[in-house]
Amino acid sequence: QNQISGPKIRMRTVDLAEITPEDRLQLMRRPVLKSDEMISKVKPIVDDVRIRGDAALLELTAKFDKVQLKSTVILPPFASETMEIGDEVRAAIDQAYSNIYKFHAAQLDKEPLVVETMPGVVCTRFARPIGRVGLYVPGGTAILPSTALMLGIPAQVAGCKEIVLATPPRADGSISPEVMYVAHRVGASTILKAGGAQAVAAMAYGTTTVPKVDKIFGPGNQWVTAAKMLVQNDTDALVSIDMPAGPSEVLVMADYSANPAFVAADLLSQAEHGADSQVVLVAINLSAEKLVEIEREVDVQANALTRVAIVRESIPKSIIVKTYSTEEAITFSNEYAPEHLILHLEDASERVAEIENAGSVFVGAFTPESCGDYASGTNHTLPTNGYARQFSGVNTLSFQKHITSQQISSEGLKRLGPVVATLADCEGLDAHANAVRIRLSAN
Ligand code: HSO
Ligand code: ZN
Repeated sequence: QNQISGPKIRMRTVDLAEITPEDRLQLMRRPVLKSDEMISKVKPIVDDVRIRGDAALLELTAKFDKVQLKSTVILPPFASETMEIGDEVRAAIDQAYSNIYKFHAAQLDKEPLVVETMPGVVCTRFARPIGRVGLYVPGGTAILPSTALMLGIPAQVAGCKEIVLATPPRADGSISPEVMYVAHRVGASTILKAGGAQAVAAMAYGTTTVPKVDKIFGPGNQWVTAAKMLVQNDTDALVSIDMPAGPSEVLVMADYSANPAFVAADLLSQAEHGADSQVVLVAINLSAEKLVEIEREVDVQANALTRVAIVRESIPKSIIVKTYSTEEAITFSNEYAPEHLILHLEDASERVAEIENAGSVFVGAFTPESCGDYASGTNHTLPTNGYARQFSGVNTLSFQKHITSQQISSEGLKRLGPVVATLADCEGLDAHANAVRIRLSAN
């Protein structure tokens, strides 16, 4: 035991070759989000805001955020003194904005898809922005202008008309100038000074001052997530959500070529997010010395962090999974479906082809997750909890929806009509068949 740095901050180790299939399944599990229980807890809050609107919102903000506001919203143009930030931070936000904008603008679905399925039968698909979107930017233990960028930029690129950015107010009732500046840059049309389930409810139903939105995006604690799930299921709210969110995760894969200090730094960058952060190191045939070195680096680097208290909780819950080949490691990772996957592999770029399930992949020794979290251009709102099996991370298309159309000429209907009439007859739907035959007999 090291007397100076306190108790050793260390991960748990399991050997994939030595565990039972049940244990392996257990490794895949994230701490369960008791969604039913949480939903019943947030329901009274959501109902209160739905019924009493702004009055409830102000009371709940006084109760949970300990601040008595006069108004729940800030409308543009935002006063410049509310966006005052240092030159260095502004330049960093501007560079991040530019990279994220470039990558998300390239994703925009601009051109209609046109297919003539039969001569005279033309089918089209085109995209339109979702009109009104709500972006939830968490408060809590860290201010997150980066999340405002990640949600605001694709909304702006897609051309959403109404962009409501919700974030909990600080003790003095204000919003951090960094978040204000990002809200300004992404063209937010309303800032909602509220957090938690009450913010989600206000955006889902609208209040006198808060516009109702069509889709709600963004990470949040279990209250926010439960509220999003609740309003999504309320047909009166008529609102959708980006994805179910859970605690943030990283799976780091390391082979003999990995730099132990880099690996440890990557594990810790996830571990500092929260006590419930999910951190997995998949070690591929690493020598005992190399493993010890990684563990030592984790301990030493952790003790130098401002958020060491959080890391002390998350790292002991984290695991090192010993595997004996890259194939085996990738199979495990695909099964785990991590939110972030970092490849410290000699042949990292070639291995990307084998990745089936992951939110975002960080390829090679010089690609820390931090770069994707802030500024490389990719989005950091990603599927957690194994949802990378079926969900994509937030992207420009998340802010668009597709409309299809078809146009049929009279020649086209001569070819297609009999097919449709036959199928309508088969289903016993005479009016459907008539809608075709009436036209066929008219020309
Ligand atoms: N890693 C977080 C995003 C984030 N990191 C924000 C720093 N700030 C979830 O993907
Ligand atoms: Zn992060």
